[in-house]
Amino acid sequence: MNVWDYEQRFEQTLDAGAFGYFAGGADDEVTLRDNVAAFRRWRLRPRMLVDVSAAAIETTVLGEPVSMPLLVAPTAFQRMAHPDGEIATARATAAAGTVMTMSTVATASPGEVAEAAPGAARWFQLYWFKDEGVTHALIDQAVVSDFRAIVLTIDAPGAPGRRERDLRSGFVVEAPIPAVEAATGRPTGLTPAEVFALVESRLTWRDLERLRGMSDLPLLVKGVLTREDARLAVDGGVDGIVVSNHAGRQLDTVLAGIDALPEVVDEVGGEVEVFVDGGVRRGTDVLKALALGARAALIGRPVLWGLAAAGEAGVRDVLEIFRREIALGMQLLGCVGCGAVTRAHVQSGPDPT
Ligand code: FNR
Ligand code: LAC
Repeated sequence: MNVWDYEQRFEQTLDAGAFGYFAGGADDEVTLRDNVAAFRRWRLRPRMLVDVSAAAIETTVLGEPVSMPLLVAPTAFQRMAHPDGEIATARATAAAGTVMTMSTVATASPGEVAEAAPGAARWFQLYWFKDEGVTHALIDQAVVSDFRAIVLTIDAPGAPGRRERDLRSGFVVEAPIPAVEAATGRPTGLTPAEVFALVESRLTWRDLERLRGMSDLPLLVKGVLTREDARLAVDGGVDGIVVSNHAGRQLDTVLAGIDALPEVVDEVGGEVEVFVDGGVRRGTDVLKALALGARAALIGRPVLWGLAAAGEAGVRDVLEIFRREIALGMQLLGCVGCGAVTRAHVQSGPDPT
């Protein structure tokens, strides 16, 4: 019926280690929970007696047409959730007519993902590895495999947040990770912390220029939570920003993505497309993101829940659930399309707890 049904099946499907990795957050998981709770604090302001007979939810992201203002966020090690992993996600996302962002630490190569769904719009999420040769090779593979943008994740400088579920379970990745093999010679058997240790921690905003020189693809940065960094990103020439706290898995007790969105939109909303992720679980959450200035939202865990439950069919169903909910919400909000959803369609409400 809804994505929460898939979450319930998720815990039954995976072993404790994998479940803890996919479900967990950092420290006390304050931000993990607040990502979802924050959406409930925002309330929609519907307008009535609008002709919504032709209401639509299609839009574009970086000029790319998509069926709905919802994209798939990059999540790692998907073969630990289902044997078909990123291949299933790529096929389902293509069938849904939206964008999949593939993780650098996927358990499939960019070429394999591209082959799974030829011609589909895909973004490549880059972890800038300490090994510059691997970083260049990853970007080259994305370009050759017709990825449409590079999404540089900037909230994981060399270390994951302290994920106590993984520390308790001793979780180790058991599926092969091509990028990790290229960097270490070890295809698998690493802990998330060992994978993160491969990521450069010396990057500064000045490195954006170098990155923009490595390909002609549009560039987004993922992990911005402040107006100050949004300004630095735009001044550094990015084409888009993903407001994100990495699903509460990096620095705990930061703002929920939806709560950080307004200040970023105030700062750079008119200059680049702004996206948001973290805690998106309902079509109404996507409408709130649009109302607060996002071009589209991204989902991480709901895709993993569908993947673990039923592979490609599960991911397709999760995306269809969101499509249905966004379409109904658009209609009941009194909006004819994504462009009609404005700041006046949302207000901060009482804390429901
Ligand atoms: C992630 N995320 C992530 N982000 C990224 O840039 N590269 C990555 O490899 C991963 N891997 C990853 C694994 C798992 C298990 C999770 C839950 C998240 C963060 C992801 O892109 C996105 O920001 C969040 O998942 C969005 O929040 P929700 O939808 O999961 O609440
Ligand atoms: C994580 C990394 C891989 O959140 O992004 O686990």
